[in-house]
Amino acid sequence: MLQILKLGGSVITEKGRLATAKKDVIERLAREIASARKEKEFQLVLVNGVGSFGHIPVKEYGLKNGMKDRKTRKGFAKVHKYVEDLNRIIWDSLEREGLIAVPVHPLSFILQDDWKIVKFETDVIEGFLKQNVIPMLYGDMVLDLKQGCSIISGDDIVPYLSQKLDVDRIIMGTNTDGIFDKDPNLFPDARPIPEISNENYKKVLDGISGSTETDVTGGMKEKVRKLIERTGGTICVIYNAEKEGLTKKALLGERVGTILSIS
Ligand code: IP8
Repeated sequence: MLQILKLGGSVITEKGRLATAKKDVIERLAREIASARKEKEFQLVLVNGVGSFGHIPVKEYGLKNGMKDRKTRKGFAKVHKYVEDLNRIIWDSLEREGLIAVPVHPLSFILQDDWKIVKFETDVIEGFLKQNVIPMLYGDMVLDLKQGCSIISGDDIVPYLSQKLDVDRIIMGTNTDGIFDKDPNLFPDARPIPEISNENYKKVLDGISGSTETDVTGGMKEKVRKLIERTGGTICVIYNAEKEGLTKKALLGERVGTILSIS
């Protein structure tokens, strides 16, 4: 059984404060992953969003329009350094919990053309999985054939991997209780949707709002749209990773948040 767990940038970082990790939350998540793996055997790919380690410096260096001069080249390297720092914090926490994981840095092997993946070999990731080592990927800056560089979001990596590998479940740890019929931050009467299927997904997409200001890769609406369009029928769970215990439950296959099953 192979699962992909994506930890959202809003869960593991202070989104408004440059390169600030929520270390206690990361420690707790590592504990939950380790505890789930003790109770059940499964292979795991871990993907993390980058929050304030990526979205703030991407804006500061104007990297959304690519890499073309010294400032943007410097920014490209700087952003990668930040996101690697965050990944290292997660790695250290996993190690403390006895989990064997290794980073697979997107910048080193993924190529894009106009923000679309054109090269992304998965044999190394598959090799680690066979060794029962957890490969860790994350949102990153990568080379782009059209504009020098572009962003790859964890939300692009997850569906891509789900198509390439034989993934049983995608688990998306966010900072909300799943998907709501309308924006819960704006409408107090918003209700969580337990299941999104072929029947209701268009209506659901219309109700979700887009990105916040600092989220350069699109927020919840983009996340759900990418999952619906690109995961080819793999079951996805979108749940609240800020709530203690739910990550473990999700990994053990217990019902949490919203389940997305589109065929
Ligand atoms: O937080 C974005 O990744 P995400 C990556 O997974 C950068 O959307 C560099 C902003």
